Amino acid sequence: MFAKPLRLLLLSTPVGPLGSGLGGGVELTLKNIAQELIQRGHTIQIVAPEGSEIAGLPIAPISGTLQTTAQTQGRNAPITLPNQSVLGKMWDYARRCQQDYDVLINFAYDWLPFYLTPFFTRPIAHLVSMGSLTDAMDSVIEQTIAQFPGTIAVHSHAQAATFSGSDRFRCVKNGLDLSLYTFCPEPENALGWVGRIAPEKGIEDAIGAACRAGIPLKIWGAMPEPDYWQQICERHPGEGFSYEGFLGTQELQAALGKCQGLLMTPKWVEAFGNVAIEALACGVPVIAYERGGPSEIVQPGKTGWLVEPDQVDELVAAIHQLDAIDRYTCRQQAEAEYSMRAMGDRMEAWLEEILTHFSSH
Ligand code: HBI
Repeated sequence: MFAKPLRLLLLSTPVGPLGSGLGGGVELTLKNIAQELIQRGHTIQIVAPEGSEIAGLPIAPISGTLQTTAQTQGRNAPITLPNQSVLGKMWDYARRCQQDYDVLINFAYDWLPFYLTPFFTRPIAHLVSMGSLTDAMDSVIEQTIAQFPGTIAVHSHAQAATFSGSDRFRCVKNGLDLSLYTFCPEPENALGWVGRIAPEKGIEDAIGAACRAGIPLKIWGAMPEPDYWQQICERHPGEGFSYEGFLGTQELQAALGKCQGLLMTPKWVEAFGNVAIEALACGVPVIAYERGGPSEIVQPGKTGWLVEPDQVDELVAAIHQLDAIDRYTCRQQAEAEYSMRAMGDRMEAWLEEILTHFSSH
């Protein structure tokens, strides 16, 4: 695959330190990619906001003001960098040490890394973590893929389709360390829902469906807005759902594995849906709206069910069909498509394409 091992600089999201949960799915994605590439003999250096810590991986901590999260901006939000921006400092660090690396991998969903790409002498691989959110990001992504073909990857075709020129993005899906997930053959009487408790995740549809199906719903995830949760409790008094906290992988997979099924009710185009492959890894079938990344993961009738988006009654019908799914088939799909090896192969193929293209011009 490569003449010699690669020296890779991984630049994290500037919205929070790695390990804080503020970076959402990107934290797990960056950790898994870093661990797998090290496993394959490459050398990695991570650049992230100070206070970051993941699995003992080498991190260059950068001080400065965190970036505002992109999903809270409007479509025509201006491009902003706060004073003493940690994002600016991360990329100044990258500029100064780029000669020590073969490829830089950007995990930030922010304008600056894309804008700076032509100013760097080393190739930059951009792993875009969300679908289209703002016009400014769309423009700079469009500009980058036109000037540097092959350097942008996404997690799903649905996510790519939210941008123009989507056929030019590489789809790397995602992957997990499956050794951390235990297959659970016999579920308890409960359904699961996992995710940040926020409007774009559509939790109320899951609550309504579980209640109508007469099965308790267990909810895990970060709760950034307690009053949003309060509103939900007030709107669904006495319905069988419970908040089970924001757990680390070890505890989450042990609890999630006991569920009869995972409900995924995204209201936005979920770029991938890490929780879907976490559930499959434990043998838990996934019932998801046919929207975004999860619709490219679930194999209807084999590892779960896909339903018409926002149709709660179809969720209920699918819940009654859960016993048609063989739980071990779910684990097998995770092993076939979403293991560290599978993800590592996709990442190495992407890096190979970039280096081949870069050196030839
Ligand atoms: N917002 N500005 C900004 N930059 C990011 O890197 C970013 C974000 N919002 C969410 C986010 N990253 C990740 O949590 C998701 O991509 C998973």
